[in-house]
Amino acid sequence: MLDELRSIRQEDISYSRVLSSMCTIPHPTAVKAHELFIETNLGDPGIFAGTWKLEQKLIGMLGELLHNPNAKGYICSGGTEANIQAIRAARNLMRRERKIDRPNIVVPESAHFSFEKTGDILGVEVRRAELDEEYRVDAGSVESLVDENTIAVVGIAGTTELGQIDPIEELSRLALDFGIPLHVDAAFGGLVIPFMDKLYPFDFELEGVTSITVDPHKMGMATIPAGGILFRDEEFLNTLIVETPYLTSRHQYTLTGTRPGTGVASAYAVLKQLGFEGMKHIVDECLRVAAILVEDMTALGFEPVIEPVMNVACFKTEKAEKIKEELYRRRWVISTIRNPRAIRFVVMPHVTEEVVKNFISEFNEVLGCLD
Ligand code: 0PR
Repeated sequence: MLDELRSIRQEDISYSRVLSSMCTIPHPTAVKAHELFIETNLGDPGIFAGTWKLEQKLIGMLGELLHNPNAKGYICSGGTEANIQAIRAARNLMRRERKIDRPNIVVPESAHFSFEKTGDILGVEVRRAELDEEYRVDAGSVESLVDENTIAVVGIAGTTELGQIDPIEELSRLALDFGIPLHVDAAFGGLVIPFMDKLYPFDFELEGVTSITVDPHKMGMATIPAGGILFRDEEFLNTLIVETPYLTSRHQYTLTGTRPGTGVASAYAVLKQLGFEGMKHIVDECLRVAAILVEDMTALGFEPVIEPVMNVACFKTEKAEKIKEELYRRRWVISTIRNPRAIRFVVMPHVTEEVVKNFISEFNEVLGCLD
């Protein structure tokens, strides 16, 4: 039977040929921690009291990294759940304070599709604000879409397609002026931006930011699933509370009931072992390799859509779909974006300089075939 499983796994593409993913090979420390916590269920924290304590510790560490050691939250299934819960909490809180007839949120046009799911599940209208020429959300456009039924504004720190960072400072001021919550989707960027040399204020240091999505199963090298939702204070989390009469705990604020402690353990292990310096080293290396990729692609005549801000790079080409298909046929995975038409690369820790060199040499052949 194990042979059957091994052979089925052979059908999956190895990460060494994947340049499209925001996930990566878990850090060896994460794997060990995962194994230690394999049977834990945070859905019943009285049984797994140690694991629950570890979760609080991890939330404290992530909070500290994001300029609020008192942040409250939990480790969830990923950025999608984190975004749903952030908007759910904002809606519940705003409904308490104001009479909201038909709630809406204002998100950048570049927002991840999880906000579409969020809108559908919560019955919240999703309004999409325009981007500027650098693909950052235009604060003026956001402002024009906000009205008395707006329950939250969303900014993105590390957009899925381009790795761009919205002007969160401006959004923070706007949110404070209107008295509405500002959720920052830093699912990807939350474990990149704090380690970059260039400073981009995006987190709780900005007064208007009320919640942040930050996923350890992306740049945190934790095992899947490990997403994160952090709130500025307990008030938000409390709006999510549901009574749980027959469990060891009296209530739950999570979306799922049964949930793994493996993500908590693996994320904690990586952050604890590497520390700030170790994480910075990983991010620096991803940025270094991303710069090599940009150089090689530019030498081949491609133009980046924006000067990469983090370890995501997109290059304009009308042949994007064709290139992606031909590469996939050769078991290389890249992705494409539609506006503008471009091919997209995410330089995760598994995308080493050697992977880039291998890719570029095969990409050259592909370009020859396409002409
Ligand atoms: N917010 C942002 C900014 C994201 O980039 C993503 C996912 C999410 C939220 C949702 O996170 P979860 O997928 O954890 O719920 N971004 C990538 C995407 O959808 C995720 C991904 C990961 C894609 C691995 C491909 C892949 O192989 O494009």
